[in-house]
Amino acid sequence: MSEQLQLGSVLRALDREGYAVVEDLLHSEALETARAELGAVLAKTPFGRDEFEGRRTKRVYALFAKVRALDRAATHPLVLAVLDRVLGHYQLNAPAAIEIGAGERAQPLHTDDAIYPLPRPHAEVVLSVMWPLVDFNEANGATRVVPGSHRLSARPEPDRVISVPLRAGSALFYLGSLWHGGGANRTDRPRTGVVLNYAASWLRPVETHLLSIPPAQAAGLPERLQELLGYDVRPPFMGYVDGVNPKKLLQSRANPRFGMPSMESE
Ligand SMILES: O=C(O)CCC(=O)C(=O)O
Repeated sequence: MSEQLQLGSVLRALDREGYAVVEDLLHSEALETARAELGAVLAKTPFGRDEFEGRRTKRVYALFAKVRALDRAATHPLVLAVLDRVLGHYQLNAPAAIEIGAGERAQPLHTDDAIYPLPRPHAEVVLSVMWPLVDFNEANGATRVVPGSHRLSARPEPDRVISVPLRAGSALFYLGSLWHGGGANRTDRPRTGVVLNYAASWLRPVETHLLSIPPAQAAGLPERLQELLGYDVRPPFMGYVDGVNPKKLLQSRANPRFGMPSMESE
């Protein structure tokens, strides 16, 4: 399918159902690298602290400070094209790897935009993309969604929930207003995925990326990823630093304000 057709079909599904699945977006080599890089981080990551995080679930926050294998997924052309249409100008919001452990219960249903006190229904301000690193199915905790619930003003009836099976390498797009949650894992193996969640850039992102990935580290990242982490202004000038686009300051490696080595001291 051409990129234009793929984009159209994702946008139509998002509008109708609130979610869309696209197969084969990450090839096996990229998946292998992501599993290896994340595996090392997950091994040192504690379980969740409450029912929402999941007491048998591990979450890797500050993801782009810890792994490089997801840089491409975060800036995948189809993802950015969908975001351009749904959110306009946006940044990463709450990206996290989520490993639902054996025996975990289903996560409470929620909407990702509930953190913002906007009365429903409202224009979309959040979009999430779940990247499964292993196959997701009903038994191991595939993401559950309530189709069409992005249009509801009240919590949906629980009997409308469905589980969305996903093959590793595919992507599940869902609107911030869609009711969804992680599934219960009734197998003896972890269900590992990465959710890259983006918000309109006029909102405060859930994670403070400018501290999670400070300037000295961000300076080495691809420019589009820097922008998505908030090293950018929302036009015309929301987010400036001392009157300047933070991206420009990041590029000026000699700027002592960012604790980066000056050319003279290198
Ligand atoms: O792990 C999943 O499938 C979904 C997780 C989720 O919705 C969340 O943590 O906000």
